[in-house]
Amino acid sequence: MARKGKVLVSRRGHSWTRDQLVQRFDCVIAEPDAVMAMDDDARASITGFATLMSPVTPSLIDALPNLEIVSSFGVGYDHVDAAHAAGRGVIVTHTPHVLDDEVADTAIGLLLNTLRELPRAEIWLRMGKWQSDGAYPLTPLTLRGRTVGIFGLGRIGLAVARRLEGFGVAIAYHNRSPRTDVTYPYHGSLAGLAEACDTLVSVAPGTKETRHAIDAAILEKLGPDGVLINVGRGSVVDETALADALTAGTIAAAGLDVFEDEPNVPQALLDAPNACLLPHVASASVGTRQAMGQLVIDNLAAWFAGDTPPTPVPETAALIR
Ligand code: A2R
Repeated sequence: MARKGKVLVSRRGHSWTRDQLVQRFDCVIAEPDAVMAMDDDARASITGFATLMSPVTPSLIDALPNLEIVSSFGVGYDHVDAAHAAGRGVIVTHTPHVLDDEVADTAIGLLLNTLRELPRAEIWLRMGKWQSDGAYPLTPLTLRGRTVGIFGLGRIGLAVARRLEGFGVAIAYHNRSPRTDVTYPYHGSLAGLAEACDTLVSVAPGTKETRHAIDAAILEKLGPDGVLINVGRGSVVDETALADALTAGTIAAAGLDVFEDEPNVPQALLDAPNACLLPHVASASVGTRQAMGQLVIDNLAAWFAGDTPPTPVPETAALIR
């Protein structure tokens, strides 16, 4: 028989999702600090946790003795300690698939903006410089003739690659394992991919393994015409090395939607005229964010109805009843 759990909902994050959760479940709205301060009975009553952006640490998981499921908003779940949850028998779910096209669209937009300086050209127009100074300067960079390497050819990476095919550029990729369903050249190392391309698009997840994987040595391999685009996770890029590379001309430009310590963007990147910077908006349309929120709700609803949650993370998929 269907039963309802008491669901902890993070106070911060997507408000539409929080409103829907409150209508559907018996909810406690609180941030992790407040949860730790709750009495034992209150913590023991919580069986589900909808995190809309708040971190889910081992100590938080352990403070909730009857927690069964963490339903996380977003495809990346580096803010959730999924391995610890799995060890405690707690399911973790995330929201893959529904944002692939939106993020891939944004990645292409960011790539073109970075190469062709479109945001700066618009500022030129708005400041009246078209009238006072004439045409916007020709851009040294173009997408024409480029080889784009994709770091992380997963769901989103593949959507980026399919779009790039339409632009007539060469495409290659690096994953830990080659895919069997694509013919793009595979590189067994990120260094090998960087050597073979001049444009690196990172759509890799933020993990211990990928932390600062894009460092000074990788950037140098991209070369002076090199361009880095990051729509995956900020932690994948060594931002100090990137700022140095942009300033020194080791690479030509970078387009970033994600940062290591959001919303704090290093001053050196803010100061770099060859950096095109976005405030983590790749999936941020009303429709796509609602689809992500609906999946947060669907995972909880399925679990509490005794059904299989649609999108568990790999670390906890084996726990599904
Ligand atoms: O390594 P593989 O064969 O599991 O391929 C995955 C690749 N990947 C890595 N590649 C190289 N070194 C690593 N240490 C490494 N770890 C993972 O990244 C896979 O091709 C790709 C991730 O794809 P999906 O799991 O399908 O994730 P999705 O939905 O494309 O999202 C990617 C990321 C999220 O984790 C968020 O951080 C961001 O985009 O929204």
